[in-house]
Amino acid sequence: MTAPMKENTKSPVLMEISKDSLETGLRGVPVGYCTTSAVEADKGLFYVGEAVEGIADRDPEDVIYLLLNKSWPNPAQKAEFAQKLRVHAQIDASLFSTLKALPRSGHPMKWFIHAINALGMVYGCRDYRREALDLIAKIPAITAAIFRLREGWGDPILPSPTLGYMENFVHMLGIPGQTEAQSAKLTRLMRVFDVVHFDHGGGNLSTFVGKAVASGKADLYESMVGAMCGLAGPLHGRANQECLEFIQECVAKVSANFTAVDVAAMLKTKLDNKEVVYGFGHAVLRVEDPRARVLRNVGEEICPSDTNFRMVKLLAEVGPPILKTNPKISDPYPNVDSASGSLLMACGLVKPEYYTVLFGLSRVVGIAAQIVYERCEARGGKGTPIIRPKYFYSPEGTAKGDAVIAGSG
Ligand code: AMX
Repeated sequence: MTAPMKENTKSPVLMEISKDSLETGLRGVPVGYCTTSAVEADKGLFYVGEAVEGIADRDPEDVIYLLLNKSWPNPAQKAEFAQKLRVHAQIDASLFSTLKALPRSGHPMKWFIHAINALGMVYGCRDYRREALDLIAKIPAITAAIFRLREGWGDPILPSPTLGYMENFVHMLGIPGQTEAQSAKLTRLMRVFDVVHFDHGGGNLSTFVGKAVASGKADLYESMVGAMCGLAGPLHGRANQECLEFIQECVAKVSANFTAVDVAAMLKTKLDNKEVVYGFGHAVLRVEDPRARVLRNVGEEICPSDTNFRMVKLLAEVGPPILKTNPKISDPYPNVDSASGSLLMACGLVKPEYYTVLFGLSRVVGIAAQIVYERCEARGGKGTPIIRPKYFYSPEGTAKGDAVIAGSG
């Protein structure tokens, strides 16, 4: 069944459309303009033109400023912005009470989504720029509170008026029994983890959903709730949890004294059995995900002999040539999730069910920056129109006698 898209449309895409070409998750269909970041198949990930690998060690506050303002801050702007983030980090105590009332059986992502919605009830102000700054400033405190309340570590810890963005997050986590050295390692990891997860182009599911919800002029908190519901899915943000479980399973299969030969044989068996090799492949990239390399470098610093991390490194070495033997796999290289979970675990965040929340903590930044562009800057400040893509109707859904492929209402 094919039909030309005939009706008067503002879409630049004018093409022959069939039912099969419609049910493809919008792959390759241009739907928007992204000013914050770009994923380039043969090059990697860029924030405002900067290769992420080159800026992963910058202060997270600087990179947030870059994504919001499209330029690096000068020293005065840097100090002013960092101070703003600290001032806006304060959270009304009533919000912690709503978290305390939630069932512990709920997945941490459900708590995270609830927390963002509750923040919107107190801090929503119908000003996207102000809401973006406020949410970015408060998200470390509310995330840390989720860990503390769910895990029974005690009441939420208030943000320090002097610490940096991720230093403050680790301070507010207050993991019981953690030594200063362990806390320093977690801080080092979280600074880099945060930066490399901030943004990932315009068309990933959570970002796209957030912008779609905002196009109806929902406020930034409501839009972010939609985005985070998208991130919660196992095919999207929850992949980092599953990648760690895969690494643990690999270690269990070959024992802790594994060699490259053992690991290569295990991978070949997995591919022959048509199992997923987690931590490899990407929907867009056709080179190694630079974020995987960045995280492995941090691992070399903070936990070089950790068993899971040794498995991550060996897989990155022996995996690509083996995955290349399967012609269906478009990208045989490690992705960001290949390493992140193992490093978080080595630094004391030992429950994989929290890893998507940590992804969300970071991704809130890029999504907020993209919503600000679409709502406040696009079309000369008028904002993009409400999202309303065209659907074709099945014979059952069409008025008797009408064509099978009809225009959208
Ligand atoms: N292990 C086994 N099979 C794989 C594979 C892998 N790592 N990567 C791709 N394939 C298979 C696909 O399942 C697909 O099989 P099918 O035709 O039978 O359905 C075929 O190869 C072609 O897929 P593709 O075009 O290479 O990838 P995609 O765009 O459809 O999917 C991704 C991308 C990431 C979902 C996929 O590579 C995958 O499942 N990887 C393993 C899971 C994982 O690491 N997820 C984390 C993603 C991290 C991220 O993107 N941020």
